[in-house]
Amino acid sequence: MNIAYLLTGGNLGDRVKNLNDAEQVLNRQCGTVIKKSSLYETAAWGNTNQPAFLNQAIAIETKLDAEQLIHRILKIEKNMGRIRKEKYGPRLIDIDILLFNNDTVDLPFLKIPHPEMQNRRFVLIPLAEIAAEIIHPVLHKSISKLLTECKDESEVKKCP
Ligand code: GSY
Repeated sequence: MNIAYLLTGGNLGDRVKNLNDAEQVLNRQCGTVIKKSSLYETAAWGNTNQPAFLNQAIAIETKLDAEQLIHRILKIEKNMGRIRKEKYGPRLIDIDILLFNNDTVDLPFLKIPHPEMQNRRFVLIPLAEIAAEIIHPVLHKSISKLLTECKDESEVKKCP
């Protein structure tokens, strides 16, 4: 079995419903959800002139390999209405693979660990809630250490 850490996010429509739907579909189609963080309201990264996101980190246990998983995820995003337009534009749902076991993957359409995860509080804060002690396979530091070193100052608020 493989363990994958994912980040779900979205800033359009009913954000809570979209994240809950994504979690359920991941659980049905990709593996078993074994951990999930709280929901966080997070300032949009990149293009800040758009609504705030909701983000959640999810750990799944899966028989799929990383390539199979990303193809399944792309289908889920498409079925949930995600249209890939602007790189940093608003979206109904986005599902990123952050970590996959202790593996590194470097394919044109898939980089694991997620190359920007250490630079983004909207990733590290939810992830630290469920995986503070996991060691990043390239930077060789724990998620909590990466969070203390992260220079990003954008707002991340735990939802009540
Ligand atoms: O990279 C994932 C999509 N995304 C996000 C996000 O999930 N959260 C925040 N806060 N900003 C974002 N910008 C993009 S693109």
